[in-house]
Amino acid sequence: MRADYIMVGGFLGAGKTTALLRLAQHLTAQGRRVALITNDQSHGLVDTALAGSRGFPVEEITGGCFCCRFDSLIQAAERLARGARPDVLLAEPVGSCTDLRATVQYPLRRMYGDHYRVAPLSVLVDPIRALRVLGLEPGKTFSDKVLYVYSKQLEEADIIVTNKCDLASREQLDRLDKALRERYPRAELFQVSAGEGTGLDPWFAALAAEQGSRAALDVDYDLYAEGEALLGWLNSTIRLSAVEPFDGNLFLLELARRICGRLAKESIEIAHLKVTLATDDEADGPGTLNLVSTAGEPAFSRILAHAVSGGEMILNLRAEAPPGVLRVAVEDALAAVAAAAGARAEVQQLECFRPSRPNPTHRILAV
Ligand SMILES: Nc1nc2c(ncn2[C@@H]2O[C@H](COP(=O)(O)OP(=O)(O)O)[C@@H](O)[C@H]2O)c(=O)[nH]1
Ligand SMILES: [Mg+2]
Repeated sequence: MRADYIMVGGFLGAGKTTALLRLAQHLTAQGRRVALITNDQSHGLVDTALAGSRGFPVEEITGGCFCCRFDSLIQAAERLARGARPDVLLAEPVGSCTDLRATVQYPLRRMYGDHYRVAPLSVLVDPIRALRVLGLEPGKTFSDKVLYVYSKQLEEADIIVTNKCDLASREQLDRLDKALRERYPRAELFQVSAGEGTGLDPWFAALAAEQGSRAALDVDYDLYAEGEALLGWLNSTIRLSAVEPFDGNLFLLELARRICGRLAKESIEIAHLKVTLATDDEADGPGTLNLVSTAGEPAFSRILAHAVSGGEMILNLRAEAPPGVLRVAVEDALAAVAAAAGARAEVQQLECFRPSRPNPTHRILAV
């Protein structure tokens, strides 16, 4: 039996994890065994914690994207096959990664076609971000080299999914749809709200097909590497403790607001800030908060029901800024918020860096 391999890409913060968890629920309800594979440049991932907290088997590929860690991807899939024996693998690539058709999907098909049935490549977009990036609405976005990566993601998509339809007006969605159709005529388009769970079925049905065989992208790897490296990356794991229980939701909110306020002052555009707090109270949480642009508002995808006396917080921040700037913003915000809450914040792990040049294990342009 071949397992289905379904990969959902898209820029940072577009809603990949939210959508994949919806898809995982949908497939599970159909009696299929699902496992997830998350991916990041570094370890300590909010996404892995979220997938695990929903009870799905999950493997995490860290230290590089799927394309550069192709063998790790195969090994992770094999580990899952030995353990949870999934018949569907859902894979979320790094949101600043592109050329996945040539470096992941086509190698899988050519070398492991007996093991995996590869679904069409979906790329998710956040409509508010996309309207700006495509020049349809004013507003701050990223520099041109970062947008090169964004446009390549769309160009290689078999399916472009406009997510978060609940956040845009009908008129905005129509305008975006028209522009996407004109610029990416080969892609199949869907409009969904993974957050609200609406409009998903037609897209999920399209994933039952096998991926077509059009030629892979022409990618300028110098430009791609420069674009990716303009984004700073910070992953941290922090142990929180307090004698007097504190409001964990307020803690997360204030932390995000302070980090964002600091970066806004320096005109730095946030791609994605995500924070999750798993408290020592196992019946509660994890509390999870996200922010997907500097001008945006932090939003909870899960709130904590009880006051917190201890727990583990994972923070992932990606923004167009030097990593050292991100580090200072996070450390200062953390110190201030912990002091206000009367909590002790002990940084157990913190990594900040720029992604290194993508160096795919395989690059197969046609199957
Ligand atoms: N309003 C709204 N928010 C969403 C939707 N889908 C995802 N989000 C939110 O967007 C943020 C980023 O989502 P996430 O799935 O982590 O994005 P990823 O970086 O692409 O994996 C989170 O706050 C999600 O709750 C949606 O359909 N509507
Ligand atoms: Mg994600």
